[in-house]
Amino acid sequence: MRTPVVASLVASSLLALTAALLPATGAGAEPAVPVGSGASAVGPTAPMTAYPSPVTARAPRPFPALQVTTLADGLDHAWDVQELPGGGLLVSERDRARLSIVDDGGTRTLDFPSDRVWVSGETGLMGLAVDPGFEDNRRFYTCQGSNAAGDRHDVRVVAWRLGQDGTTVGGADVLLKGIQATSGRHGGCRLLVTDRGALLVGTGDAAVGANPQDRTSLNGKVLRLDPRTGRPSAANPWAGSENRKKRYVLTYGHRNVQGLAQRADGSLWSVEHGSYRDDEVNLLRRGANYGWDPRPGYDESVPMTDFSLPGKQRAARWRSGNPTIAPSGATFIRGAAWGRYRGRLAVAVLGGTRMMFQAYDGKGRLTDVRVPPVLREQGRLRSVTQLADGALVVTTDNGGGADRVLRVEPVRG
Ligand SMILES: [Ca+2]
Repeated sequence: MRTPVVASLVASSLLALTAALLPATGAGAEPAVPVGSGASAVGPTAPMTAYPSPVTARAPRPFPALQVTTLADGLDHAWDVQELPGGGLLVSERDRARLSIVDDGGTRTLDFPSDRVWVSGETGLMGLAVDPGFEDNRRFYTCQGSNAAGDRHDVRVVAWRLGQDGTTVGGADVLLKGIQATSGRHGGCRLLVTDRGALLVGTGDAAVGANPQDRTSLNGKVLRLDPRTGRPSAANPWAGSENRKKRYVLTYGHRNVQGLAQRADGSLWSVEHGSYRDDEVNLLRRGANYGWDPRPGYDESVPMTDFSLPGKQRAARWRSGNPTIAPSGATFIRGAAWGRYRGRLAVAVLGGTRMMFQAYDGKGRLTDVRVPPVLREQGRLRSVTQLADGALVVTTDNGGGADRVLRVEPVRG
């Protein structure tokens, strides 16, 4: 059941603006003037001071109003949401370690081995990815805390198969294990299937100082592998290394990767949590170092990108400064219906309780950040995914069993 919960503030202000434009342009006497096409269309009596942005002379397209609808509620720390081809949304809950499918019939919890998920602090059932061949092979992937041998724990990537009944889950094929877990702090873990069918895994440093710069550790990295076999991608920078773990590494020097996204040009981007300062959005380059090195011990006073390290470090494309806001899942917006949001990086934000829409130019330089008011009213946002129909689905992460899956879509003008 879909329950409209919020009428966009933007919608009401655009309606008011349209009303203000009509007398000035002589309604019906001239070609229609789209809102946002230029301030020159507004007559001298129009109260422009009441409507500062987004109308400017240089704006080629407006930001459409956004409508937010609740698709599911009663969830707890809803971590990720992914669309299943053929219908339904696959949703993970971190601490309950539950997997559910949300569709028009409601929310259905799958028969999934939750008791095998190790849950502690920031670690539990986290990132999800759906195989591009799902309609035939029914395969999907989780990144999750796991009970390893004895009383040890790790984080691992597991392949599953959804039964034809849409309720049972089989498989449990471990693709990658040995991502270090300590207390559960900085457990990552984000998954993304690229347009070439590789599986990216964004990991946390497990709050162990040596991990981010150690290319033989799976932590504080973006890893790349073949989701059908679990083998490292042949194109990885150290694919020929004698060290098994190093063969998986695509980029290193990360603190706690919480978001991964691929732009229409094929470029890969990460989102990560800063220390007391400088959350980052990074443009990923094969083999690059993103500069987190909190040694000796786990010294969080060091910069998020330490340019004094040996070799070359890559600067972030966006950083929060001080304080941090805890950005998490992200996706690049596709589709003309999104108007001026199109092509921007939507970033779900936890602590800062908002969705940022960041604009980057063709060289990956930040040019603008837009935060719609209606997406500042939903609490902590964990993940954002775009559906085939163009809408976004978003998970909230407030805890207390009141988390939701939201649908966000532009309102047709
Ligand atoms: Ca960095």
